[in-house]
Amino acid sequence: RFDAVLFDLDGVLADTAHIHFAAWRRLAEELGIPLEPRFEDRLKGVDRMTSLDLILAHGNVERTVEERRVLADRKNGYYQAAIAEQSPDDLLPGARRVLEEVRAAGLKTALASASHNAPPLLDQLGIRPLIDAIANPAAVKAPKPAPDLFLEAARLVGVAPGRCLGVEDAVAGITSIKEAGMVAVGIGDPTILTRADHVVPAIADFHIGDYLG
Ligand code: G16
Ligand code: MG
Repeated sequence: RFDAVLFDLDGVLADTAHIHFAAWRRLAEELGIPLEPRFEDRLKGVDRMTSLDLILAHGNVERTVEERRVLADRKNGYYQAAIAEQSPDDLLPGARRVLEEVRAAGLKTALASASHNAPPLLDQLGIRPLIDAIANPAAVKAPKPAPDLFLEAARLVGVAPGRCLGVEDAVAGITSIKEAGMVAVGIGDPTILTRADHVVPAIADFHIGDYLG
């Protein structure tokens, strides 16, 4: 009953959250805002401008729209320098195997990541040839938890939402998949990812055969 699997990136295929966070922490330090390690979770799956706003609010720092744009660009420069050092060793265990199995089973693969840096990162990780389409977050109206990004990924591979499986590690991402009318596989804790149809602890525990009749 499935013709495509749509993957989130951060927390599903690669652990980029700590790279995003290191870049945010460097920027925050320059602004005199200390960021505790637990802040990392608050930024997962959150788009770049919203992440910056959360950090500025946390430090009670006010900046104009133009200043915020410059700060977001600076963080992105730090992030891009860091992902240029990524290699296939940085894939989460099992990620490559999962993509290969999904394609071997005759299904399409697509990426539904909030990150504008996904294409170069997929190149660094060596999995770009295993992904049929990448939804461009700049091309959709609303970020996760709205369904737009997953619907765009489905559209790009030409598969109806009802025949798509979405894979996500964040609550907002699971909501996005369900709002899109797709079946959601959560990566993580079932007591947190309560709206997911299935939950596995890690991508290494995902086997496409479990979802094909
Ligand atoms: C990812 C990360 C977020 C990041 C966002 C945008 O989401 O989890 O921390 O802020 O992408 O990234 P960029 O600044 O590179 O455009 P996802 O959807 O892959 O989990
Ligand atoms: Mg994620």
